[in-house]
This record gives sequence, structure tokens and C-alpha cells, in this order.
Amino acid sequence: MSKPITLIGAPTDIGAGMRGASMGPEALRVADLKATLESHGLFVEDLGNLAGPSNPWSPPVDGYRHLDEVIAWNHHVHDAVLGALQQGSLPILLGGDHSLAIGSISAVARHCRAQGKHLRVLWLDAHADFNTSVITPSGNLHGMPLACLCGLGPTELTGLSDQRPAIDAAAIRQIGIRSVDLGEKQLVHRMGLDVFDMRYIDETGMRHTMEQALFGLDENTHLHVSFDVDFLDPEIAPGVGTTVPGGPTYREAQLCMEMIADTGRLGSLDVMELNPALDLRNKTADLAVDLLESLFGKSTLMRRA
Ligand code: HAR
Ligand code: MN
Ligand code: MN
Ligand code: MN
Repeated sequence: MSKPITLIGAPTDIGAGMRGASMGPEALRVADLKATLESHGLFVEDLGNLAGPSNPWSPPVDGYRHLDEVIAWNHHVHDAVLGALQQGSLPILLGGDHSLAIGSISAVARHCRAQGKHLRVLWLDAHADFNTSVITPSGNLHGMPLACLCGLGPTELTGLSDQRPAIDAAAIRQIGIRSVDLGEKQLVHRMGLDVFDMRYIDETGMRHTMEQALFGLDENTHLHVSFDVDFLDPEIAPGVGTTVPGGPTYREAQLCMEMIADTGRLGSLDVMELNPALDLRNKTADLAVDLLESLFGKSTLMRRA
């Protein structure tokens, strides 16, 4: 029996540089996320949407845009994700911009420590999301969540978990990265992150990449996937605010999801940055749901062990 799934909507674009990701949760529902997962025999509960401050659309202050509002939203996300985990279910956070992964992963890390589990975080993204207020080119907090989770950021965000830093940089595997700012690049290097960038995927293939990224998981590992939809090539996924050309193809993305499913270790998931205002007839939401089917174990044929 697989775990029940809890859908948690976080309808905000508070950490982004463009409006519209606030409509992401509803677009995923319109793309039939719940019924699609249920068609594979999964039990799915939709908690509906969290509420939080509205987006004042004001300029950055001291290197952060909307810091107070981002903190408030992350508190709500943290509490909802932790509640789902404590009930024994697998939370899927429906974003919303990627700054909300701070709350989500802070809760996952807290839960893992309470359960004595190892944590592995797969960060599927075009971006490294490792900026700080000093090096950010934009002040947008959706470019900073991983740095915050590693302890670099404002105390209200780095201290959401039971421990600071919330996670160890060694737990992270970044996949699909192809847009990193200059100072961010140095910081990622200094923190020793394991980065499988697009060049690595081009040169070695998605199969080898995922074998490396998933290496060392055991029965006691909780796998968290933070899926920024801009991970995908914009040709197939135009509905995001910060497209970067040269991402994974449809088949590469499917293989990525299928290999994660095969581990049987998926314990929590974020689906972030979907921006319906920029999408074409909900194409990107439909694609995200299609990929989630693979992530939850749909495969073309019965596979031999
Ligand atoms: N690196 C840029 C910045 O920090 C752009 C970040 C865009 N982030 C996302 N999430 N869409 O990955 O401003
Ligand atoms: Mn709280
Ligand atoms: Mn991101
Ligand atoms: Mn991104």
C-alpha cells in the first residue's frame, strides 16, 4: 500500500519577479491532477488552498522583495506540510513560486530528524536558487530558497526548521541547472553542492545522471523532490515566468521521473513556478500532471526486475 497523498495549494507569487504563479494550484487542478493520480490507485486528499498576505508588488528593500510576506507564507506552508507528514501522508505542495520550498523543505527536514530518517533533496530546476541578499541581481526570494535552507539568509527563513541550517548541503542534488548568476556560482561551488547541470546531462545522458543523483539511497531515506517547472525545456513548458532554453526534453523528463519512482523512496514533493498567465491552453499544467503520473509509478509496460 502506498501512502495517501495530500495536495496543498499555495496560491502566491510573492517571491517571484513576475506575477501569475499564484494561479498555479488551480491550473494543476484544472489539469485533473487529483483524478489522474487516483486513476493509478492512489488515495488523494486535496486540502484546498492556504491563505496568506497578498502581493503588494513593491521594490526590493535591502536585497529582498516582500520579505515579510514571504516569511508569512513560508510559515503557513511549513505548518501544512508538517501536518501532512505527521499524519503519514505524502504532501504535494502546489505552488506558487519557489521561495515556498523554504517552508516545505524545512518541515520535511524537521520530520526526518524526528523519525531518524536520512533526507535527500532533488532540486529539478533551470536555476540554482542559491542567491543571498548581497549577491542577488533581483531581490526576488524565489532565487534564494536553497541558500536559505543551507543557513544563508534572513533568520526568520533560515530558522523555520528545528535546526539551523535546515538541511546539509551534502543532501542536495541539483539537476537541469543552466542559469546561474556570477556570485551565485561561486557560492554554490564554495558550499560544495552536487550539481548535475545541462552540460552534464548532455554529455552523460539522463540515465547516468539520475543513477548518480539517486546513488546511496537506502530504506531509511526520505526523498524530497522540488520540481521547478522551468526545469523543462520552454518548447514543451512555456508556462513559467523565467524560461531558460536548453532544458530536458519530454523523454528526458519522463525518464527522470520514472527513475525516481523506481526508488520507491519518494516522501514529499513541490510543484513550483507554474504560471498559467503565460501558458498556452494549460499545456504546461497538463505536462506537469503527465510527468507526475510517471513520478508516481506509471510506466509503459510491466518492468522486469
Ligand atoms: N537567479 C535569478 C535571480 O535570483 C533568477 C531566479 C529565478 N528563479 C526561479 N526559480 N525561477 O528557480 O533573480
Ligand atoms: Mn508556525
Ligand atoms: Mn526554482
Ligand atoms: Mn527556476
